[in-house]
Amino acid sequence: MRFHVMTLFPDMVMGGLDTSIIGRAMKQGKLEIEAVNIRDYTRDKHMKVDDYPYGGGAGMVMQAEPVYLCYKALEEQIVSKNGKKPRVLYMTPQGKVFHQRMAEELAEEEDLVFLCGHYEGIDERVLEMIVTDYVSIGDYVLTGGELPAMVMIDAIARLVDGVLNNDESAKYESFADGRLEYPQYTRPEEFMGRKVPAVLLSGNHKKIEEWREQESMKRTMERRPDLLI
Ligand code: 6GU
Repeated sequence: MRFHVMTLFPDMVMGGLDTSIIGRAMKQGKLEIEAVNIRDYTRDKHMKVDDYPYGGGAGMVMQAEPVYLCYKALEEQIVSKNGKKPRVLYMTPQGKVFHQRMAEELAEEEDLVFLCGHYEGIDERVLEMIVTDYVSIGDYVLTGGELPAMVMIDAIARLVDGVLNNDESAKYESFADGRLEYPQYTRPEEFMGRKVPAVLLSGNHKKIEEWREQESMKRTMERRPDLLI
C-alpha cells in the first residue's frame, strides 16, 4: 500500500512515521509513505503558498494553484502505476469523524492521498476539484492536518497484511469486535504488593478465555458504555 501526503511540513510527517512498526514495514517494502512538499509547486518568485482571504477576516488561506499542481504531479505518478485515480482525503475538522471501520475500508485501497491544510484552510475551488473525502479525527481543532494524517496512516497501515508480525494482535484488540481489550500482565508475578490475577497463572485456557471475556465486557461498560449500544 502506498500513502502520499501533500503538506507544507514533509519532515514532520516522515519523522513521525519512519520509526517503530510503521518504519519497519516501510523498510520491509510492505508500505510506501511519501510526503510531498506543496511549496515545491508554487510558481511565485518568493515561494509564497498563501494569501489573505477574500472578504477579509483573520489568518491566511492556502492558494489553489500550488495544491492543484502538486496533486496533478502525484496523480500522474499514481495513475501510471495503479491505472486509476486515488481517493484524496482532506484533513479537516469539518469532515466525517474517522473510526476503525473507516480504517478497515481505506486499507483496501492501493494508494491514498492525504491533503494537509494549514492556516485558515485551503481555497475552496481546489478542494472541489480534487478532494473525494473530508475527514476529521475528532471534535477539537488542531493547527494543521499533519497530525491527523499521521494518525490515520498509522491506523490504516497496521491493517495491511504483513505489517504486524503477529496477526493475532489485530484480531483480539479494542474495537475489532466493538469492545475494549482485557487487561494484560507480564513478569513479575507480584509488583509492589499487587498480584497478577491467579487465573492467568492457572494454565486453564478455557478459564482464562472466560475471564478475559468478562474483563473485556466489564471494562467496556465502565469506560465506553457507548460502544455497547
Ligand atoms: Cl483532520 N484537521 C484539523 N486541522 N483539525 C482537526 C482535524 C483535522 N480533526 C480534528 N481536528
